[in-house]
Amino acid sequence: MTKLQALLFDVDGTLVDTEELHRQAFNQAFIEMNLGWEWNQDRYAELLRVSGGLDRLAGFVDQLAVAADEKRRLAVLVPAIHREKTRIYGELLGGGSARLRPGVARLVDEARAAGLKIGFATTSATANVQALIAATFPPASRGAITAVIGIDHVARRKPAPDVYELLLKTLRVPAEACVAFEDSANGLAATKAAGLYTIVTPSRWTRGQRFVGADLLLPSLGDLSDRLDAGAAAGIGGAPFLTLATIDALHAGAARPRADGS
Ligand code: XBP
Ligand code: MG
Repeated sequence: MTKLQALLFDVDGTLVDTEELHRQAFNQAFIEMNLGWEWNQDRYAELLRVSGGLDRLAGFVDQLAVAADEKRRLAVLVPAIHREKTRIYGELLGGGSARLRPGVARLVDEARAAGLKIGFATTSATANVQALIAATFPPASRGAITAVIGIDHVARRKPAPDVYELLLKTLRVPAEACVAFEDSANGLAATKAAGLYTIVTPSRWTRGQRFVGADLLLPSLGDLSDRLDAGAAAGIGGAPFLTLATIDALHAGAARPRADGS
């Protein structure tokens, strides 16, 4: 059985519920570029089925009911729209409203104290992650983050495993020595393709998705001040929040061959 060596976290929706800020940044960019588009929350939840803002924008343009030459003009504009959106997103993060989801800071500190490596893997740009870390992690915890892999480092977005495979290589740990945390179906597909034990904590944006293959599904990691309800806690022996000790036991149990040899 391989000892637990690293925790791997998805970023958007897992570390922080960032998608409302992303949505506001997209809409602000649409206004500034006079595009006449607006993504309301329902529409954005649908669009989130495509991971990666660039592909999300391209897919949105592709389904617009406009003349072919106008569609081509808009398609050429997509990278510039996304650059403006990313700039605005950085400004919104600086506004200080983003908060780590329950249990993230606690687990990062527990993992660090236990000598585990910690990595982040996201379909967003690495620059966005660095801005998020600066805006949400206590300075004392930032040193625990061993590696960050964003979409700019790999060829394919989630559900492809690329960001997780590069993160494993960067951390120099095997998949079987890790536990991954995700919030979306695309993210879970990516972690499973990378061979990772995966705990899913859906966000309000991904709650309606299907998480086939999740090793554990919780509404959040929970915390002293944000305890899991009895139904959710039942999945982790009744504990009010997920601790590193429980993660370690779940990971070890998953690594142990089943009685029937499966
Ligand atoms: C979430 C995404 C990203 C964000 C928007 O990534 O799919 O596309 O929605 O950020 P993850 P960008 O859950 O893998 O962290 O516009 O920079 O893509
Ligand atoms: Mg996510």
